[in-house]
Amino acid sequence: METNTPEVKKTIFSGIQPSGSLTIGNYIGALRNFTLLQDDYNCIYCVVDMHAITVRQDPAQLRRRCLEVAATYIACGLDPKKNIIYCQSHVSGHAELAWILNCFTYMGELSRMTQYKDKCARHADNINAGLFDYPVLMAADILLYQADLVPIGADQKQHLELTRNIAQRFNSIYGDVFTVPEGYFGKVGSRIMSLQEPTRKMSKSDPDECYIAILDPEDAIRRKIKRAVTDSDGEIRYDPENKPGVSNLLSIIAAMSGQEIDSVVSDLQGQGYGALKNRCTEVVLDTLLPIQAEHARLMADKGYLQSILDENAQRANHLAQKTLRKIQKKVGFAARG
Ligand code: ATP
Ligand code: LTN
Repeated sequence: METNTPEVKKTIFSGIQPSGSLTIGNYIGALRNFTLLQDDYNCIYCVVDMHAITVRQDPAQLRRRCLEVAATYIACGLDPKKNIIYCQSHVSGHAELAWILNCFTYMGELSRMTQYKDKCARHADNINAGLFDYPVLMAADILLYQADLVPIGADQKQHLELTRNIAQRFNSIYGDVFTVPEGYFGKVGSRIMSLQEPTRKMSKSDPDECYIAILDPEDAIRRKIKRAVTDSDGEIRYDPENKPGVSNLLSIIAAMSGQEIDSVVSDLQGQGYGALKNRCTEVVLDTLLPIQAEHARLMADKGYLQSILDENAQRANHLAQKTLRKIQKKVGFAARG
């Protein structure tokens, strides 16, 4: 990892939707990397509630989840004094820049997005324009802060590529105004799979047995790992194509323990899937239980959480306005007196 001197620290932006309970997929693919990067970059971590309403949400639940996700960020180790942690809807620049970027994005590009196609299939009764336009809002999130690096899971690669294309297209017309961002993907675990259907990505909006939530109680974690789908050949080997269930459990162990996959496999050599699942349970509990305790402590002090979000939204807004003014001028919006 590149280290920066304080004066030239690069900027990181990433976000997670408050569309359900965060899973260990969100943790391993995104959140854990947020914490690893916080010392070397200026980091902006957003709770992307505007993205979440592309799928129908219960208002009271969404409101609670925004606080819950912010508390999860902090409980996982993000220092709210060092990092800008805030809610997307509190900074109007996201929507304003998204509108401008809409005019530099083609319908054809958006129609090719696999997440859009997936979500259309899953929410056939509510294929709204926001769902289609979602990647442009994501591009606005990132470009608004001139982010250099974006830590995300593998499923977001296509959206980041689109963001880069939009930035380059804009720059080719107006000069170098946007920083063209790079993705940051962890060495292991950038695609954690469903426990019940290990050929599909683990998702917080899937049925409960498919994922482990960061806040799941201990007995639920034990039960879900015990019931995780494996295969019938009995050999512990990392082979995602032919042994997706076993390989997924190995990735979870490696990502959460910091061990290499090879060394996890050799530790378990000659043992059965029972031992694999026990090791996985142990590592997941070791990681999640302290996070859960800290989360409970933070949720008991909503005043503190609210003050963090308010303060940080102001800091984010200040940065956002700087970019927005520049872009508005570039496209030719009337000057303000
Ligand atoms: P939803 O089910 O509501 O679409 P999600 O669980 O896919 O949500 P997001 O909020 O869309 O989660 O993703 C937040 C971050 O977590 C993104 O960087 C995404 O790439 C990452 N992520 C999500 N699921 C996984 C996974 N299974 N493995 C690795 N990273 C993941
Ligand atoms: N689209 C992302 C969430 C997201 C995001 C972002 C991630 C919205 N805006 C900006 C990184 C940077 C997803 O995980 N579905």
